[in-house]
Amino acid sequence: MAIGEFSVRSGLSAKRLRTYATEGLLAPAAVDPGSGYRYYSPDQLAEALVIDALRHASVPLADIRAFLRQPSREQISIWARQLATDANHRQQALVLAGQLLAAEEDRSFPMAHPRSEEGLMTRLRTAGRSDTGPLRENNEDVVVSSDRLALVADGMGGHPGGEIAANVAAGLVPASFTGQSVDELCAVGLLTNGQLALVNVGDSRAYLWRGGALNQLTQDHSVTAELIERGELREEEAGKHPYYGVLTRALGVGPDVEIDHSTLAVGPEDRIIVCSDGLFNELSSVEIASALAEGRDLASVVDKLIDGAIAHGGRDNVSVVVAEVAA
Ligand SMILES: [Mn+2]
Repeated sequence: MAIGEFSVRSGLSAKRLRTYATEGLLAPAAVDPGSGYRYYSPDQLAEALVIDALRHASVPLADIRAFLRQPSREQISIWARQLATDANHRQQALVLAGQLLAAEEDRSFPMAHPRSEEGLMTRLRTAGRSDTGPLRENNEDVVVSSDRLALVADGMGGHPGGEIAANVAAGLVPASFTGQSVDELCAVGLLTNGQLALVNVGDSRAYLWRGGALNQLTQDHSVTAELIERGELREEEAGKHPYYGVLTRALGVGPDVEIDHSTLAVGPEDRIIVCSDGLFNELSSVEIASALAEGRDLASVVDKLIDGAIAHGGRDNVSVVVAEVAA
């Protein structure tokens, strides 16, 4: 049939049919060499409609060409799943943007700049670093170490939205200093009264190292941590649990998230460690404590901890910030 009739029967304009021919998607069954008129066969109708549907689904031309060589419903399901995942990531990023804006407006959380009216009272001494590790391709963790703040944001490996969340939060938390923000965030900030303020969401952790002993300051917001807390799972069995690594709280997932916060009085001998799960999943508390005991300066403690985690497998990005209050 001529292009006009094919156009009427397929509901696709002649212009669109010519475009599909140019793009190599749907060649006319025959072209009159004299007049250049294009002719289509009736069994091309179904193919034309499939092509048109895929174009409306924003499937790239090259992918449609490959698909037409080997059409399958399985491929369409794969595209549908990808689309759902992409939409989900964009949705999460938007939710996070909303949370960050809300945090910016709500400065009720009592964190303040240490430069009080009496001038600079105290500051934090910090050292921090994040390492991709030998097995991951990207580093989705972010660290901030300054004289007011120690922060680790774990972008949740494999979630593109998580990487955005970690970076956005690492940028906005220090700027707004409300402490309300990220995917898996753990931050310690210095208050005007010399105390430390601690905020935590997810399964990054803060520890206090005091008198040679290491104490975990934060609770992990994960399924297994909550089961252990309730006495329903033994700590050494957590790694084998089917929901190991699944978080119960994280930023950027739902419209609201409960953020743990607390304050802590610290002395000049104390050290605070803020780290991602890439550290404590590789090193035991005893190993972390001994790195703290051995390290003369904070930077060498950070190096010892990261080197240790990598030596034990380094299966995840590993991030550490070590802080102490400077007189
Ligand atoms: Mn991690």
